[in-house]
Formats: sequence, C-alpha cells, structure tokens
Amino acid sequence: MSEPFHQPVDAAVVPRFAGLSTFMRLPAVASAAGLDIALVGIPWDGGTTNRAGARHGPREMRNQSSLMRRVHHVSRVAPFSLANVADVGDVSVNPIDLLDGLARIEAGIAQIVEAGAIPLCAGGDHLTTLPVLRAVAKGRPVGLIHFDAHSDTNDAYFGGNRYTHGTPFRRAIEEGLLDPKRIVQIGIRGSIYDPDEHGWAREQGIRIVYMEEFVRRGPADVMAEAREIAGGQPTYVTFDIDCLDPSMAPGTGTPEIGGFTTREAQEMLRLLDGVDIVGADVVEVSPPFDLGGMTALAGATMMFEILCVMAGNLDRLREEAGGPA
Ligand SMILES: [Mn+2]
Repeated sequence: MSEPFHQPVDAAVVPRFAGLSTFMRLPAVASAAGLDIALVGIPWDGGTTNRAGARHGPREMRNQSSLMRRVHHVSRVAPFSLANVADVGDVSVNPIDLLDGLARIEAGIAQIVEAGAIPLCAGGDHLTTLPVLRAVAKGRPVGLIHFDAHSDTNDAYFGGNRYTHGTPFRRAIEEGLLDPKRIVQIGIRGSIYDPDEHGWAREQGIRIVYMEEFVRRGPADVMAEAREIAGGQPTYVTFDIDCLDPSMAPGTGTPEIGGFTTREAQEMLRLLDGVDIVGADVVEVSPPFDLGGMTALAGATMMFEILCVMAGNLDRLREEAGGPA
C-alpha cells in the first residue's frame, strides 16, 4: 500500500546508523511547499551569554532522531501517515553578525509559513525563537506555552545589548508578537540576579509556574491551566532543553539542577493535545557539553512528542472539516 505522504527510511531495510542524517529519517526536501509540518534546523547560538555550542544542536538532534519510530506508543498517533512532514534543512545563518543572523532566520522561517506549513524547529539558542515568532506571528500576536528553567524576559546585557538568549520574550512582547496574557512559563527555577527579576514579566500578565508549584500540582493540573491560558487561539510552543534536570540533559548552556525528568516533560507535551499550535521549537541543546548524545536524544524525542500532537490535531481538523479521513 502506498502512503500519500513522505515516509521515513524503513529501519528494517536500511539500519538506523546508515544513510544521510535527517530529522526522523524523513526525506530532505528543498522547500516546504506541499508540507503540513516542516522540520527545520536553526544552527545559531549568537545570543548565548555563557557556554556556547547550541549551533551544533540541529545536526546532533538529526542524528539522535534516527531512533524515532513511526507510531506514538500512548496516543497511537502515526504522524507520518496523518501529515506530510519532511526535513527542509537548516535556515541560513550568520555566526559572526547577530542582527544579520536574526534577519536570516526570520526569512527562512517566513518561507515555510508562506508555503502553508507549520515549522517545528531545532535550535539553536533561545534567541532563535524571536525571529521565528517574527515570521509566525506576523499580523497577530500568538500565545506561548514555554518550558524552561528561565523566564528569558530580561531587558539587556553587557551595557544595553538587547538581543541575547535571556531576552527573547521581552522583545517579542514589545514587538507585539506575543499576547502576554496568553503566556505561561513552566519549570522556572534557579538563582536570579535580582529579587524582582520576574516583576516585569508578571506585570505584563505572564503566568509563571515555578518548579516548586509544578512539583506540588503535577503535570495534568498544570497543563490543564496552560491549555486554558492558551485558550484555543493560535499558540507557539517553545521547549528549552534546560527545563530538564541536567542529570538527564547535561548538554546545554545554562544548566539548573532540580529540573523536570524526561518523563514529566513527555507527559506535559502529550497534554498539548488540542492546542492550536502554529509553530514550535526545541532549543539550547549544546552537543559540546553533552554525554553520549543523551541531551540530543532528549531533544529529538521532545520534537517527536510535539510532532505527534501537531499531526493528531491536523487530522482532527480535517475530519471536522469533513475532508478525507
Ligand atoms: Mn530559555
């Protein structure tokens, strides 16, 4: 039986360690035309303030994503049968010019959006989310479900520099890309610069769920609130790998102990089911600090979790529209 959509290389025919490395072993395609979901790399870490290396994240996540199989074991979603998905390669970047880097990333993601596909991005540091939002949220602010150890809503570093991986969500709110009342940040923890470090974020209306609150309430309760905040409106999902505990994801620039287990994070991502996801990313995987690829594997698996939710949603929308099942 022939499948209507792009399919991954069959591991029973070509072993997982062989062949060219692409996300989920899908075909590499030149453009997002005809795709429902575009897997795209953003190999750029020009916003990193301390331990760099996330520029190497996409390549290693491609490598580790060869371990993904075809069907989600809980939801039974088979994403490659429900949606047309492929690897559109990496966006163009500039490792030595921050503003040009941002412009190139925005242009690359805009091509995907204009082709009618939803971008699922592999970063890159967390500043890469800003140009992605510029492309995705053009014309209307979107909501944000944000998994991270850090709020990333600081104002400036090193004497007025406003673009770092600690500032993307303040810039995105200022630029009208995000509706601050529809932002929830989950997993925030670690020492801070100032007792009122998150005051600006709270004043905007951002809901911050600190790790301690998550531990008290658990994934189901927290995600019920997150879905309510997203409110059935277009929402972006951003997953900073440093939300995970560094014992499970050491390969990242700003590790914070006391984080999510990989299992807790998977449980939360599955509860995005039904959210109107207009784009998503997994960022801050830094292979030079990784051990045996474990962080890149966690990142690739979180991409698969998000992909399955996106594909399930698309299928449901098609059914509701009365189109072919
Ligand atoms: Mn972050």
